[in-house]
Order: sequence, then structure tokens, then C-alpha cells
Amino acid sequence: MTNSVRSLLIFLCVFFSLKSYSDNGYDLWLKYQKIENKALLNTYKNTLNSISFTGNTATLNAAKEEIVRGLSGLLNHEYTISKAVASTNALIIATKEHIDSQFTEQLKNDFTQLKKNGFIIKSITKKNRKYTIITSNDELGVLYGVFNFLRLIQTHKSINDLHIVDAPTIDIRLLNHWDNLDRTVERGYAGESIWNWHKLPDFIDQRYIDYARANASIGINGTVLTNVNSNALILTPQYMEKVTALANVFRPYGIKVYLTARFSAPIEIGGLSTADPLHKEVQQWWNDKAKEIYSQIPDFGGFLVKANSEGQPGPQNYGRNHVDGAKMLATAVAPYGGIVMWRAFVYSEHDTDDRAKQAYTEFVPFDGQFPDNVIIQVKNGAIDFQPREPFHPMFGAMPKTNVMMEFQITQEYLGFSTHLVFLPKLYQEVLSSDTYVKGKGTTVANVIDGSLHTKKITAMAGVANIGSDFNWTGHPFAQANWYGFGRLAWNPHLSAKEIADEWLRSTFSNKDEFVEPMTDLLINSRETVVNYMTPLGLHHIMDTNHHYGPGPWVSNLSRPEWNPVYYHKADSLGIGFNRSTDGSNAVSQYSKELKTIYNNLESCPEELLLWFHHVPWNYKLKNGDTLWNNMALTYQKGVNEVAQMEATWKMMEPYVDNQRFQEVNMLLKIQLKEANWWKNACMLYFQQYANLPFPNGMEKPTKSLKYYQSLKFPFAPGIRPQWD
Ligand code: BDP
Repeated sequence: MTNSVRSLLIFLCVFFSLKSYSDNGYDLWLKYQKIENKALLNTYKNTLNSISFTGNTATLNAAKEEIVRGLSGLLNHEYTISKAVASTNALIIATKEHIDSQFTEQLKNDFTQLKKNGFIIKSITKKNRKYTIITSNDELGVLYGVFNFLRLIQTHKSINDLHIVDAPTIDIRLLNHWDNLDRTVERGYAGESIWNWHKLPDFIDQRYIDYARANASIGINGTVLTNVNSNALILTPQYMEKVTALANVFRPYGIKVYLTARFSAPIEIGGLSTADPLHKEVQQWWNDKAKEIYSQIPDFGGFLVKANSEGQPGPQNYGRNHVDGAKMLATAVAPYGGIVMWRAFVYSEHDTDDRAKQAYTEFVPFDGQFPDNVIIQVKNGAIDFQPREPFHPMFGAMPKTNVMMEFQITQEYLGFSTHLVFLPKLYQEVLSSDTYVKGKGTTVANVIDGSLHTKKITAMAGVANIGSDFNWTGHPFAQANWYGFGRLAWNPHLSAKEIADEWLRSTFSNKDEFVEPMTDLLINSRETVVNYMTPLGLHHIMDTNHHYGPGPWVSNLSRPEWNPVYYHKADSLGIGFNRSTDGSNAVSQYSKELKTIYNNLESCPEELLLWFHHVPWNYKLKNGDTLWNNMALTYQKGVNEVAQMEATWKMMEPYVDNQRFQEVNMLLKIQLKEANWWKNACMLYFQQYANLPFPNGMEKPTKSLKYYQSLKFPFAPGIRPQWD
């Protein structure tokens, strides 16, 4: 054997042995690992002797490829696909019109219930022969059915007696990428943008296809490719060619492409002297632009617009309002079935009113005036994606307007990509909040899914946490937030626990010794981050611009409502923002039942106390201890919980591949360090006002407040580019 052959063999051995022990996370929750449990494997194999598949369109081919890929991985068995239905134990996949007529009767009732893009998965026995059928009225429903079926097997569910009829509850389920054309990602912590604009349209990265598969597997059906702080260049022919290439990749997976529309584009790329929405020439420019876009992308979804917010141009630059602006764009895309998502994330440095009230004040009076193809995109809370906020009072307040939810999946305020936080718990808390708009039991989810007030369009968006890192999201567990967002957009009534269970099983292991403790860990992780960052209703006390770490002392920014001191209002008497009727009166934007609950110090939920009230340091909370002591001990609890997470994770080593085990281990250490940083910096700072000792049970900081205040992070990731 020559030396080079020997080296090659050694290399191959090392490579494959490493490969079998490590997992870089690229496959997300679509791992399709061989089922090790022999008995289970045989049960599946027996039920799935053969596959009958009918159809040959792009979407059906995607479904076909996925079922073959999934089953051959999971069952370690090569399937040949044919149209013919084998005599027994066959898996039959086809749209309704191609389902063998012998099954029509047994599917009749299910089909009458089936909604758009929904699917039926049913076990049928006929003359002692067993079949499993995946079908739908439409092709996309078949693809969703296939992914659902594969999930059942990935999570080791029984497939013997299936009867599932499921469909998306919300029409438009989309990711918002805050990706810039130079491939930086605003608030992105997982590498650069996956859109390689430079190489597009000719180079199609495999990632684009896997992105589409991953999204389709959880029911996401739209993607806004570009940042809300937008660049008009994306609408030029040079870039539209690239967008078209992406749209072509995503189409088979039922994913529509949307773009952010910069309001001043007619000036910047159109050569006009104004972008006034009532100006005929401007309207014509947008109509022509829409025509041009739709000639290349016939199923283009539409525009997302951030107007007159944080320096972005908008109709108010011309003395017009949100309705004027939205109408102009809506008119341009309406002939092609497009929509406009108009964001309600507005607040002004010229408005001295509480920032939390401004969006409601500005938008609610326009209820009923927006065209049918406009939907108002509202963040889950009235300030800005904080670890905990009460739900935004606009939910339920605009019965005659389409209103959609915007969640943030990327962890701008929740520890970037180094903290383990399971966000579906946060999403579920918001979605299940009672608005009391039509009496008790009318939740935010009922507003979003259109069941409370009938809506023309329903939608839910999540600001993506995806980047070019191997594992897409930086932290291996941040994948769960992408997954969970998609699942909740499909069905906002799902429980976070169910989602955690599914994700853990598909992504890591089905062993109960792993799934049970890790489900608890995920579910509790959300409260943990609140505990060590912003307990008891505190909010917006992070450091400036990059938003990394604590900065409750910041008070020197040009706009008052950018300063943390504006939000916590700590003084010698107490702490918290008085939003009660004798304060900013933000409570009055909620329905009367909630207003009463929030307005009253005794009935206000303690986890929102400092959001709604300025509370004396010595005020006794329900456990009989003072606010100050509770605050200190809650910070400490958060820190202790992270230490506990670390200990739990250590015990998971037998169930996890080496690479991800080590990665999470290191990340939890960072999280613990940073949880302590939050606790120490905040407690030292607030102590100056409370003038009280740290209670027993709180570990004393070893560094000074000055030290924490001196920390600077000029190159923290995700920083937004210079505001214009
Ligand atoms: C804030 C982010 C900023 C975004 C803004 C938005 O800090 O980068 O541009 O929200 O949603 O959370 O428009």
C-alpha cells in the first residue's frame, strides 16, 4: 500500500467515524434517522409494504421525493414507487381526483370537512386488506400530508388506526427575513444572509431547496426576503431576476415570495420627484412596478411595508396617512391577487405620549378604511418583542380591518444565539391571552384566525432567525423556535408542550429519558430568561443599539423613548411605568374587564406589575415579601435555573451526538455567565434607588456597577446599519 493510499484510508476512517458521532444540525427536524427499535421498525415496515403514488407535477414530485427520502431513512428500506395499488399494506398517496374509486365512500365525509390545503391521513381496511391513504383536494395538501405522516413516524406514533383531517387555520404563514442586500442580517445571530444575491440567479444553492422543504414541513407558505428597513434596489430589474429565481425554487413547496417596499422607491429608483401616494404619477409608477413583478412571478405574494417608523419614509412625509399609503400599494397589486402587509410598529419622537399607546392611537381610528387586500401587521406587544409584554391592545380593537400577528423568532432581546429559550411558550402565552373583546374566552388566537370577527385575510409572521451557520440558527435549540413558530402559524391553538415533544423527538431522540426532562427544560426556559433579564414586568432595559446585555442606566440617547430609564422609571420611591388611569392610561386601550384587572395594583398579574405600575420598593407582593426582595430573588432564581439547565443537559450525553452535546454545553455556560451579568448589573443599578440591602438568598455581585457600565460591544452581531 502506498503512503498516499494509506493516508486516504486513515482520512476516510476518521471522517466516517466522526460523522457517525457528530451532527452539525443542518438537517434540522428532518433527520429521518433509522428507527433502532426493531419491533417498532417491523410494525412500520409491515404496514408500509409498498407505496402507490399518483401525479407528476412539481409539488407532487416534491411530495414523492420526500416520502421516499423519509421512509427509506427511517425504515432503512428502498421503496419503488408505482401507481399500482398493491393488494395489502399499501401507502396510497394522491389528490382526491386520483384516489382509486374503491376508497371514495370511506373518504366522502372527510372530504366534505376538508379546508383548503388540508389533508386526510386515514387507515382503511377493506376485505381484510389494509391501506393507509394520504390525500387532499389540492397538491399542496398532499405535500403537507406527507410531512405530517413522516412526523408521526419520526416521533414513533402508531400508524395503525389513523384518522387525521387537518388544515391550516391561518391563511398566510410567513417568515420575515430582516436580510440586507449586502448579506448582513439585521438582528441576525446565525451568520450572514442565506440569500446569496451576488451568485443569483444562476447559482441555486442547495440551501434554498432545503429551506423550502423545512418550511413546507411545518406549513409555512410565504417568505419576505428583505429587511423591513428596506432598500429600493430590490425592486430593480437586476434584483428582480434574482428574486424570480428564488420564487421558482420555492413554488413547488407552496411558498410564495414577498418583498419589502421602500416607500420612497419611486424617487430612488424611479426618477420621480415625489413619493406622495395621492400623486397620479407615483400611483402609476407602483402600478407599472407591480405589473413588471407579476410578469416574472405570477404568484408573487405582495409587499410588506414599514412606513413612517424609525426614520423610514412613508405617506406622512407628504401629509398623508397610513390608509392613503396602503391603498396606493394595495391598488397596484390587487389585479394579481397580491396583498399589502402594513406594519403598525410606529412611534414618534414628537409624540410625548407613552410609546406603548402610540400605535393604537394612530391606527384604531382607521378601522374599516383599509382595502380588503391590506392587512395590518402588529407586533405581539406594544413596545418591542420584549421577553414579556402584555398582548398588543390592537388585537381585537379593529373588528373591520384585517390584522395579523408579528412574532420575533430571532432572539434580539432574548440572548441572541447563545441563550436557550423555547419561544413557542411565549407565543402560546400571547395567543391564548384573553382579550375579553366579546366577553370572557375571546383570545388573541381568535382574533388572528378570523373566528372572532370575520376577516378577508388572516396571517401570522415571524422574524426569522435563519442564517448561513451550518445549523441555520446558531444555537442548536433555536431551530425549535423556527419549528414552533411554523406549527403555531398552522394552528395557533396547539400547545407549546406538544410542539416541544415533537421537535425533540424529530431532532434528537425518542428516548423517554431524554424527551421528558428536555420537554420540561424547554417549557421552563422562557420564564427563566424573563427571571434573569426582566422580572415582574420590567422591559426595555437592555444596552443600546446592539441590545446585547443589560443597560438599565442608559439615559443619554437623543429620543427619550429609546432610553431604558424611560421604561423602568426607578427613583427613591419605587420602580415601574405607571400606565394606570392616573398614569399614562394605556390600560384604557384594553377591553373594560382587562382595564380593571390591569389598573388595580392588587389584581394586576405580578408578572406584569412594573409594566403597568410604579410600585414602592417596600410594597408587599402576594408571597408577603417586599418588591425589592422579590426582584432580587427572582433574578437569582433565573440564574439558578440556568445552572439547573446545565446540569440537566449534562445528563443527556448518552442520548445526543457528540458535536451538538458539546455545543449546547458551551452555550449553556455562556448563558449562565450572562444570566449572572444581567442579575448583577441590574441589581447594583437599582440598588442605588432602592437603597436597600440585597436579601439573603441573592448571591452578592463581585464586581462593581462601574465595571458593568464600562462594558462595550462595538462589534456585537446584528447591529442595524446607520439609521437614515
Ligand atoms: C426593533 C429592532 C429594529 C427593527 C425594528 C422593527 O431593534 O432593528 O428595525 O424593531 O421592527 O426591534 O422595525
